[in-house]
Amino acid sequence: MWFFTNRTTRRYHHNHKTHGPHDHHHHDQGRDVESRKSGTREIKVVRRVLDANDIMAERMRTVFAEKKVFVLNMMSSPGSGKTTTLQKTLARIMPDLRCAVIVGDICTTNDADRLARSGAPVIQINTDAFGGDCHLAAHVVERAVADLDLDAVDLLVVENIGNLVCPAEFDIGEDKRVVVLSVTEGEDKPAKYPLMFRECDATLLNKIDLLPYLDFEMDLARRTIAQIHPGMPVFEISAKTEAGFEAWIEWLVDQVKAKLR
Ligand SMILES: Nc1nc2c(ncn2[C@@H]2O[C@H](COP(=O)(O)OP(=O)(O)OP(=O)(O)O)[C@@H](O)[C@H]2O)c(=O)[nH]1
Ligand SMILES: [Mg+2]
Repeated sequence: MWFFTNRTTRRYHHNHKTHGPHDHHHHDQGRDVESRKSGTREIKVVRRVLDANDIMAERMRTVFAEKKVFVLNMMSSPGSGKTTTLQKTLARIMPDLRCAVIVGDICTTNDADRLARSGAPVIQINTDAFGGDCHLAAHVVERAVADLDLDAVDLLVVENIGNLVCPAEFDIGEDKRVVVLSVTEGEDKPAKYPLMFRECDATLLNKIDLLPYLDFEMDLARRTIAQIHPGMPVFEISAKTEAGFEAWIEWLVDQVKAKLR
């Protein structure tokens, strides 16, 4: 098990601290666009940060293709059950599939400690030391991957930082992306955070063991997801009880094997 802390890195994404009161910041067509008011003139500063990330992500994708490593990017808001789902998933697919995990958090090695019990090599990335970035970027993943023996890995899972917005914007060279949405978050979240659901290849609707205690409208959630991303598979699961895991595991293993063939 390896841990990386105190990483220093360039910041590619928003810098909440340096924006002045008149600054406006948004993402536009893959670019980070920052507009500053200067009297009546508006000076547009376009930082092609996402373009730079895309170049690195493509480089990673080439490496993963050469090494025949399938990469899964797992995203969700904090606490929806990424780590728990991954723990239970690894227990079912290892050692048939040789797995490794990169896990991103702002602070702590809690998730790495939990995931290391699977026996898979786990690399923890903490972003706190360089501003608490809310997503993993390609260059951060690239550096973590350098300490993995990719020849001994079939499936590399990247548990992204808990955030339903920013991670969806950053390609990290992955093959597939999944979003975990727990039913405790509410059925309106796909409508409120559509980019994540548009960008992902599958949705895991987690914590269905709690449905009897909630007013979660499953039909509405499914309809909204289908409008945002027609045809995307949606798996209803409970990482606690492992209900619904067969279909999810079958989908995942099919994806991995298609690349390893
Ligand atoms: N009842 C129930 N609880 C769950 C389920 N999955 C996860 N939990 C609980 O939800 C909490 C958060 O789970 P994690 O797996 O740590 O979630 P996470 O998405 O990895 O969280 P971050 O990495 O902090 O974003 C824990 O207390 C889990 O035990 C589930 O299917 N049912
Ligand atoms: Mg986690």
